Parts: sequence; C-alpha cells; structure tokens
Amino acid sequence: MDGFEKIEVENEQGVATIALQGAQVLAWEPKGERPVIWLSREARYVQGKSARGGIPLCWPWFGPHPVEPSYPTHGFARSLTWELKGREEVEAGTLVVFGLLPHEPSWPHSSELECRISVGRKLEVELVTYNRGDHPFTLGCALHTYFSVSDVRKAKILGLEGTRYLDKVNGGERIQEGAVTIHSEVDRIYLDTASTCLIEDPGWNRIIRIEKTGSRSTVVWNPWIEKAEKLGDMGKEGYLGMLCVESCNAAQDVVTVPPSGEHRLKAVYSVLASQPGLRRSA
Ligand code: TA6
Repeated sequence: MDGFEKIEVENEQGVATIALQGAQVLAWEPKGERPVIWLSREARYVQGKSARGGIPLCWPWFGPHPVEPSYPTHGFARSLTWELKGREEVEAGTLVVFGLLPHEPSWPHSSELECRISVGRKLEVELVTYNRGDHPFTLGCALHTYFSVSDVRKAKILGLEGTRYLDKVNGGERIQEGAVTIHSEVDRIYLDTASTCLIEDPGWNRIIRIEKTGSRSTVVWNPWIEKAEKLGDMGKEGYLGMLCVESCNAAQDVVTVPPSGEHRLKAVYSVLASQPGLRRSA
C-alpha cells in the first residue's frame, strides 16, 4: 500500500485502513475477527486508479458512462484525492469524514461530496451528495465493496430471492431463485431492491450482514478465472477469496437530486457471531 496516503484507524472495537485517494476503505475488521474486506495481494497503488479490493466509491455513474464511452468506468470519485475533513471518537468507534468538490468536464453540475466512515464492530460507510446548484441532476453511485470469503464456491448470498436482475454475463433479465451462489463469472444488477443481504460463509463459520439505505439496486460480482486473469491485479486465485456485494443506484435505479437537496447512500457492515447451523448445512 506504499504508493497511497492512508489513514489508519484502530480502537477497542475495530481496525481499518482508508486511503485518501477515493476515500477508499482498504481494510476493516472488528477486533479479533478475520479481515472482512478483501484486498488483492496484487493490488497496484498508483495515483488515479483505485486499488483492486476494498470499497471503491462509484460516482456519479455506475459502470460505463451512459452516453460517452471515453469517460472512466464507475465515474471519477474513486480515483481523485479526497480531503480529510475530520476524525472523532464516537460511541460506535471512530468517525472519519472526507470531502470532495468535483470539478470535472464530464460532470457540469455544482455538487459536493462527503464520505462518512465509522469504524468499530460495525463498519458504516455513507456517501452524501449535495446539490449546490439551482438545477436538478441525476446520478448513479455505488459502494463497490469486496468481501473476503473462505471459498466463494461455498458462499451463499441471501436477501435477493425473487428479485429481478440484469445479467451482464449472459444478457437479459432474470428472476433470482433461491440464494445466490457462485460457480462461474457473475455480474448482475439486482433491480429495485432495498433488502439487507447476508453472506453465509460456512468455511469461516460466519455471516456478513449488509444493511443499506438510499440504495435501490444491489450488484453481485465475481470475475471468475478468465476475467480475473485479464484484470491482471487479482492474483492467481484471488477470485476464489472474494465476492462483491455492492449497495448501488445503478441502471434504471438512478437518483435525481433537486437543487439544494442531498442524497445519502449508506451501508452498514457487520459480522454475525458464528452460527452453529452453518456447519451442519455446509
Ligand atoms: O460491479 C461490477 C463491475 O461493474 C463489473 O462489470 C466489473 O468489471 C467491475 O465492476 C470492476 O470494475 P473495475 O473498473 O474496477 O475493474
């Protein structure tokens, strides 16, 4: 992580590392737990590019720009350096606040961003968009969170059963039947869902809970073998130890922020105590 300027946070409840570039959480775990956030062993720490893993912030669009393919995928907020606005001890742990005033030709709107990250037994990440202008604007955004799992082939995501999704690997729209499991490349935008998701990880006998507000879509992504190789910064078997479950406003679930208004996208991550039932069903 040497190429990045970082904030280290450690309190009685949790430990985290956050980069100033992109206000990107690179690591977090509650005290005594295994890492919850996945960071590639082969991540590159270069200016202007988010590191592979952690929690990149996608803003003000998700995926490719809707009309201009030369604009960066997932917007520009993840690759700019944010200002550290404050750090204070709070009941839940430590609150670190970052700010960004975007001045990009691709985003001709008067806006301000804040990212509020609370580190403790839970990790809370809130991305706040303020409209400082006198016209409404429409944006897409995501907390593109990479979770660490013992073996993605054995993990299950609960909370998306019966939800319609866009399948970016095979094309088309489908309905999720049962829990999401991963045995090949998966890249899906689950639409119109505000549900809490659970990642069941029988190998590490734990459940990661993802609660969210201000988010109407959830993206599930694992690049699997070939795509991971093409990315070049995942490590040889990195794809087996990670899983992205992203709290988003993507595809048709974009958000319009009125003049003087704001939008808050927030996720709260926690690890549930080991579940004895998990071992039996594994
Ligand atoms: O969120 C899933 C996704 O949009 C995938 O399509 C995938 O390629 C990915 O994000 C990673 O994007 P990045 O630009 O960080 O390589």
